[in-house]
Amino acid sequence: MGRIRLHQFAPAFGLPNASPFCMKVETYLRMAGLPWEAVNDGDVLKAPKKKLPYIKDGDRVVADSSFIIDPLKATRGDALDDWLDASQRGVALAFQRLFEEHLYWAAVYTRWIDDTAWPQTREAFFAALPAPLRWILPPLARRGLRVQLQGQGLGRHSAAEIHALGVRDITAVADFLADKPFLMGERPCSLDATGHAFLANLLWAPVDSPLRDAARRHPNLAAYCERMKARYFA
Ligand SMILES: N[C@@H](CCC(=O)N[C@@H](CS)C(=O)NCC(=O)O)C(=O)O
Repeated sequence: MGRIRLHQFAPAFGLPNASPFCMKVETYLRMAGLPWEAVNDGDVLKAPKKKLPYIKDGDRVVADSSFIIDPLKATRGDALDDWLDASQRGVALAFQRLFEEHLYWAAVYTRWIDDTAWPQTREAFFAALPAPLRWILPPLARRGLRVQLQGQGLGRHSAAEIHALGVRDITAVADFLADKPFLMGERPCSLDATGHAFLANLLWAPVDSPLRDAARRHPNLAAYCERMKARYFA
């Protein structure tokens, strides 16, 4: 079987990817030891669902991080999750949803809407573009994310409420991880691809936010990300 081509944004913020969904798939491919290569074109318009990441695997094009990973478990024989029983699989899915469907939007708000972090986000994603794109695109992208946050619902709350909701998620993850090496216990599983990508994006992106402050108050979260990095990104 050939290499999987991972279409994603170019690395930013000193992270493998500033998009937690792109970093999730990269982390997963590394964890599963699959042959892959990055295509850092950042071309959302070419993506089947107009979001990144997507992959090309032979003649198959698959969009969405979960739709990418789930079939790979079957076609490429990944054993990462084989040791989980039904109850553990349920808990893993619930935490995946916490990261991807809730904490993600709170993090989007802090990066793109909070005035404290907006200059850092604008610099990281747009400073390298030629003029006049580097002036035109940032307010358009920011407006687009404001609309998405309204549609998702989180953006209808006050900044303080959104921060509080995100901090509750972070506290729940830290409490659940406790002193385990990986989210589900002694062994890594595919939930750790999500956990590492989302937590590293909070802890290591140079974006000042109440969410990063909250994550830093739990040393087990930083230790977890360092453990994942040493094991899969060495
Ligand atoms: N459910 C999707 C979410 C992917 C997603 O939200 N990607 C964002 C970057 S983190 C994106 O491409 N945004 C571009 C846009 O909204 O225009 C997945 O799991 O892959």
